[in-house]
Amino acid sequence: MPFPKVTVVGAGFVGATTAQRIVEKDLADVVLIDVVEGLSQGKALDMMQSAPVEGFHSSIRGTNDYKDTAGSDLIIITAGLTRKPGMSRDDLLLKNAEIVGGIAERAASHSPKAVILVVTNPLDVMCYVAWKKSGFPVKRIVGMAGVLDSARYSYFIAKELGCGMNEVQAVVLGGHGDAMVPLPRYTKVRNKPLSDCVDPAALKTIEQRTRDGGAEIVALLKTGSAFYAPSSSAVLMAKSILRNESAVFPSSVYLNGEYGLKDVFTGVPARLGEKGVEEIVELELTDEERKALNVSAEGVRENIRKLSLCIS
Ligand code: A3D
Repeated sequence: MPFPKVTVVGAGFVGATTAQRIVEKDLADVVLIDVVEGLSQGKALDMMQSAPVEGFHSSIRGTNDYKDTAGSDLIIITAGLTRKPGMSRDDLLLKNAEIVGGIAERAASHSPKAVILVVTNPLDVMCYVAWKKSGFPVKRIVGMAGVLDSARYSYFIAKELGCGMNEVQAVVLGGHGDAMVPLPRYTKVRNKPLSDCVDPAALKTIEQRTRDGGAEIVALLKTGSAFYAPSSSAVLMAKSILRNESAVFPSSVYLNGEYGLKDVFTGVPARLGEKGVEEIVELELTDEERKALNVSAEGVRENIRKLSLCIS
């Protein structure tokens, strides 16, 4: 069986690490594309030379030409600017909308049947841009953020409680930003709701650290932002799409009435398979949780409005 084909756009920290994880797991043959000449070619060649050591059989090639991406099953968009210290994800809005819009248009024209997985920030708005510019059915656009936010939440919970990370199943909804919505009622530690396992003050600290998870790393790195956990998270979603696993992940998806929200991308649990978003899973929310989700979605909507001229 030939491997499926994945295009990773952006050969920076997130894109190159995502590509590396995909080939090392033999999930797909990868085309890595960037605007900088030689960057994706050099990284792809270096990764291919690790194949005899790592023992993978799939391949990776670098390019600057979208013709080489033709017929991809999945396009992962990681290209764009990253946050500098003190910069919010939304500061990136206009510049990255231009970059992602151009990429979505070009990549979609060469791979008309692909699913697009967006990673570029501000995430939920970039999903909207990718949808508008690709012209794809909206079920074939999905964004990675909730898997990462949930992984960070799990890590901080496991650290606080001194338990194994595999004993925590964390759920975070909402947009990828300061208004993300951790759900302690649905988060389980050894099958018990998190809210029964930690006191409210500790919970508040964990939730704030989760919200600030990206900024904490940006401040430490000084240049650039997180990429190990983001690439792991993107590859987990990619695997469910490429292998048609229909697994459920918190994903940025287009809502058309689900959770009482319309015409916006935001993070909710969704089943992902080869056709993209197969199902949106509706959790029962309390009034307070629903309110927090609305606030988060409203932030995304406001940014979509700011961009309305360039994506109409
Ligand atoms: P970086 O290492 O700077 O890589 C970005 C790459 O994009 C560079 O190699 C650029 O040359 C390339 N690029 C720029 N414009 C284009 C274009 N038009 N076509 C092709 N390539 C282009 O950044 P990074 O890899 O660390 O981060 C990439 C993006 O992912 C940023 O927007 C981050 O904010 C975002 N990100 C999102 C998450 C989420 O959880 C959603 C997590 C981590 C990073």
